[in-house]
Amino acid sequence: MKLDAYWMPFTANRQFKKTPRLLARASGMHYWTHDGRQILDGVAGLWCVNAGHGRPKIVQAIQQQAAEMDFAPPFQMAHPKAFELAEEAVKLAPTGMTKLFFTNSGSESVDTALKMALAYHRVRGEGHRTRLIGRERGYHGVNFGGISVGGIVSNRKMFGAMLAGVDHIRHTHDLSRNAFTVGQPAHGAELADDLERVCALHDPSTIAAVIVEPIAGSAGVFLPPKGYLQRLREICDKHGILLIFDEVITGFGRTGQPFAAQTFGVTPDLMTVAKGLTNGCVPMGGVFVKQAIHDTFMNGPEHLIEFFHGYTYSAHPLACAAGLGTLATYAEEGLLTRAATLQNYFGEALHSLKGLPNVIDIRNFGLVGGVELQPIAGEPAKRAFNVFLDCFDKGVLLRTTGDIVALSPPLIVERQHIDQIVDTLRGAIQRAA
Ligand code: PXG
Ligand code: PLP
Repeated sequence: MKLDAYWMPFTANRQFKKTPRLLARASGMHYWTHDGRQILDGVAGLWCVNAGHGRPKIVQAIQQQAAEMDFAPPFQMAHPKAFELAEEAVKLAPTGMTKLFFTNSGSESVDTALKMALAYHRVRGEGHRTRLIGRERGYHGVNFGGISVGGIVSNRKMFGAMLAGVDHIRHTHDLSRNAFTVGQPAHGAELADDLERVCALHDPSTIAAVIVEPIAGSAGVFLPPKGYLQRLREICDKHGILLIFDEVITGFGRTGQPFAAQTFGVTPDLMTVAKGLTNGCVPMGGVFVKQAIHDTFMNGPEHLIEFFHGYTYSAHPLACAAGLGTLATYAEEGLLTRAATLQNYFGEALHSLKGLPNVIDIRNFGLVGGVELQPIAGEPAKRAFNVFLDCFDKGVLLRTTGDIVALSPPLIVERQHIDQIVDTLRGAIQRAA
């Protein structure tokens, strides 16, 4: 096979093409490589295959839809499954988040939510609220809006000035106080007050929205300190600022409830999702919106478009079919709360890695885990990448970012799979010493 033409995303292309890692088949908790090796999926593909691979309801729904109707234009037209999926999805959402706008990815969801926030204030006559606030070490996809509010330096530094009028609050990662905490860290609620600093600097009347991940996934599994999200909500309310939760990773059961907003008891104004919405089977994302925000747009002459935004593939029929099959599978198997019943076992297994060479922190919540390693001096990210390669060689797929190993198994994971993941990781960390 020729590997030349494909420029791979977020990949060390030259290294990869020398020793390719090709997946050919998937079922349940496993992948099989092109040369037939079985690989246990420790990251739900890329945090998305929450119901596991090859689920019959989803496969059938996609097959039937492809035969019945391939595409329907989403602007001034629609098809029934778009409405059905939105109705089913808002039943799972936090109370009051009754509307769903469809996109095709998490990155598009983020840009959609940011645009909604700006337009909402403008429609209300507060067009002076133009600033968007993100957080250091946040990940909100790779489109210009998302990298502007995002806080990962390597995802930003090559791309010029990005959006104007963006600022960032401090991140919450604090090894000195919170290392090896089981579940939510005890220290750091006061870091939410950094939003007051930003408000004081710009004046709150210039700020449209704050966007954070309830649990940061991609940048390295950072958990919200106890009380932190509540405090952010209070400050936003005090100043009339919209709070956006980016639940692209935490949505659809990762934290033990359908959404992290419910797990942590804090309801945002807008909530971005993707990944688990269709179990990763067809690209799709969405933005959940509070009723009152949606209703603010619904004025003016009825024949006019209320929100000038949308994608050719918004509510694509194949994606809607996959979404309906996915939500049915989650419901039948109780998957959206399964992480809550497994989190103690998963957490204990992970924390058994404490004391291994170079392990400087272990973090867990629901079915998300992070193991942070001491970088090799002068070669950041190399130790974790070696661990990743070693685990893949031994039959377990994990994910690394910098020197942090991230775990997020499909929600159908069984205890023996958790044992296999952790034992494989243990061996790899020892060999990487
Ligand atoms: N927001 C959050 C919180 C995400 O985790 C996105 C937005 C963007 O979604 P799309 O569908 O545009 O990729 C994400 C995506 C990793 C990794 O290595 C995580 C993501 C994407 C790629 C890699 O953990 N999350
Ligand atoms: N570029 C051009 C020239 C287009 O015509 C369109 C959509 O019609 C787009 C970009 C946006 O594509 P999408 O709607 O798939 O995001």
